[in-house]
Amino acid sequence: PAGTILGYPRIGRRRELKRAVEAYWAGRIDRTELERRTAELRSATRARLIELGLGDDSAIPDSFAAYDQVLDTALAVGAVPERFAHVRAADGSVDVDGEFVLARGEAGQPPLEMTKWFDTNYHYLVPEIAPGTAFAAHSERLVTRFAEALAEGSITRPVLVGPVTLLALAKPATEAPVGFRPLDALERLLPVYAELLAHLAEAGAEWVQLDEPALASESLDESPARLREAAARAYAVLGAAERRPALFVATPYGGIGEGVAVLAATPVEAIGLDLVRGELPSGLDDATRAALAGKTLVAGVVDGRNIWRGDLAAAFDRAVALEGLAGSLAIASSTSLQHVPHDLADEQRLDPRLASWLAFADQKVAQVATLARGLAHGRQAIESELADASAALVDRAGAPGVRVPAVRERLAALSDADFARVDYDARVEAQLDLGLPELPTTTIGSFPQTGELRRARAALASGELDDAGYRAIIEQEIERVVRLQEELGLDVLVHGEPERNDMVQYFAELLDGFAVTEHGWVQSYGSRCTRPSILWGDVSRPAPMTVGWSAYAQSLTQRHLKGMLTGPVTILAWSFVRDDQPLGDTARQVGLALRDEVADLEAAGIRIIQVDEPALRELLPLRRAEQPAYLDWSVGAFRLATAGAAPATQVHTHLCYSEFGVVIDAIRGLDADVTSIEAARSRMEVVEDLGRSGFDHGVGPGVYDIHSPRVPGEDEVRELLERAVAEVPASRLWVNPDCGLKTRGYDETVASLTHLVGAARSVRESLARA
Ligand code: THG
Ligand code: ZN
Repeated sequence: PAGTILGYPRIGRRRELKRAVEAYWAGRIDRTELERRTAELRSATRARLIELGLGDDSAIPDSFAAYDQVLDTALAVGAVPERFAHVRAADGSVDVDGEFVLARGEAGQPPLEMTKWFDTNYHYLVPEIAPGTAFAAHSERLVTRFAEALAEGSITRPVLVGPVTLLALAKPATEAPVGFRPLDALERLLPVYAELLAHLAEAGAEWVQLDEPALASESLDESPARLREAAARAYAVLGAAERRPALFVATPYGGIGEGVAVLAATPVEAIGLDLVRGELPSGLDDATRAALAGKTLVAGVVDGRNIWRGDLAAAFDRAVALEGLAGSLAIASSTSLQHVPHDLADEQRLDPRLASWLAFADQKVAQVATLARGLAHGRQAIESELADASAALVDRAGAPGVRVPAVRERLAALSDADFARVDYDARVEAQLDLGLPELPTTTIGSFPQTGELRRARAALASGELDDAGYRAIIEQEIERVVRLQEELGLDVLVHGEPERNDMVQYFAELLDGFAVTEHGWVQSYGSRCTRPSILWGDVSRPAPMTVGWSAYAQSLTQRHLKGMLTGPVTILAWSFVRDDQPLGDTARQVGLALRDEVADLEAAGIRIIQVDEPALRELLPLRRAEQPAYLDWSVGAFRLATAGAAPATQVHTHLCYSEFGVVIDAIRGLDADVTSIEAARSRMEVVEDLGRSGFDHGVGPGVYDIHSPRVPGEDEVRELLERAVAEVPASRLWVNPDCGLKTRGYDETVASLTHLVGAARSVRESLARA
């Protein structure tokens, strides 16, 4: 194909997939209706892609998955963990009901673990592999979908996660012996992929796409060298398969360096490169050049991960630079478009000038089609499209709000002192008058979001409720949450964040430099989506954002009320950010806006302020060489946000994960007075890790897992606390749940927090006796 995309959003322009699967889970529709709706969605996608110019045979990827593409590939090769053996049919296949059981768990059986897909905001389900995993080809669903498209006249290109990436992302199943690595199973897996390829060839597929992003990552358990070796073997074997479609191996999310030579040496017909994140291949040896002459290079020059219209002429030049290197050249998106919303045309409320700088999935497909036309017919054939895109870029560079002198001058005037507080010991001293008990109890910030709150927000948006009415509802809720915490006996209270839809969107709506969309939903995992804001200009804070709610909450109680902010790195990580300046510059602008908020909270009498950075780990580059610079600016932006706080103000942060590894020094670098982290699932192991790293500030290891509705017993919490006390001096230890309570119900929350407070008291008493 001359132009293609690596994948298209699955969720649907109006989140039809979300609606369908959630209705199915709730029993509101039956399976036939679910299948009908998903087939309709796939059909609409194909029609749209043809309309946008991807008409050629095999240019339309079938990248559908009802829940997750990694899970679908795992099921297609029979990689079902033993603990889910009962969901398999007699022939070993797993239907959509079984798939949902693996994805969502069932009574007594937790779901597959979920984790981030490379450095994106998509989360996949982690396959579990053991030496005994009964790999077998289950091609029914792939073949049915291919036939469904064929019946409508489209020869689609089925997309699978490639064998190397599937294993590299998997974890050893519980029954696997110590030391077993999923990639050890490659030899057994390859014949199964070969069989899938044969079935697809028999069904009429001309091309199959195998995604191997693992080749672009240096952050996996397997080394890049071992991954390349595995790829060499895998594609030698699959390439030699007797009956198969042409193979397109795509390597999104970064450059693959020597991986180009490795893939070139195999019989695959097409190699896809991410030329947005990665580099043009260089220094290729003669053998590689000779091999490429018989293949198609697929130039991923249209950015699949951001929403900018971008520099189309430069993208074209990048593709053209590859001309002559391979037998033929095609254009593609750099990654699947699953990371961007469907269609800019759905956004009627965006400022038209801003909209003219943007491209969502459908616009990116059109860009691919344009560039492909340029390759086929010469640059002059697409001159006007290139010129329009360049003009939009020029317009953007000079538009008001993109570069705001006051913001830039303030940043330029910063000195090292703006990034540093006085020594931790001096701060501990200055904070003694907070009068906190040993093992202070608190929560991470959010309380359950009730249906009433969501309805109130919807009513405010539709105009049914006015500002005063909305305010009254939120204040009532804050008062209820404050009283509840007093009754529970928590030491440091929160206002519960009833006014926030999403912890990033809330701030984006109040900061200058951001825009929000109406329909810009992007799949986060399964049926869950987020609507990332667009950070398009210089960021500043026109007015306080949280002070009113926090001060109101503080006015209701004698106890300390913790102010709650989202940190600069997380605001960037969960938004679409501008691509015209280094991320670090953007992060510092957000940091400065938050610094003003911190100052205003202090002025309003708030003594404890939490700045959450749950996404600090998420933005970590896949390439080792890029990691130190990232850690430097991310830590710097957080410090800029917090270092203006007086020594007597206690700064907290919260991080949402329990594997610190490479970021452990960064966490120390944040220099927060107290850091709360997820710890319950690892039974406090993380506290030990932190201690070993030399971390010597306050720490609040979560004492119960909020990701499940299970209520922990007081004894259980007490036992975890005792483990923590053994690792960290009690004077530095805080007691809190693992994460915010937004997604939990009130009954569980009250019961769990009662046990948390009880356990803290009882451990305090035994410490006092000792
Ligand atoms: N906010 C934003 N990005 C995020 C998270 C977040 N990325 C990472 C992580 N958290 C992803 N987790 C979730 C969890 C729940 C939901 C989405 C992402 C979710 N979404 C609602 C849904 O799809 O029904 C929509 C919420 C809404 O109506 O606003 O439940 O917390 N920005
Ligand atoms: Zn969290």
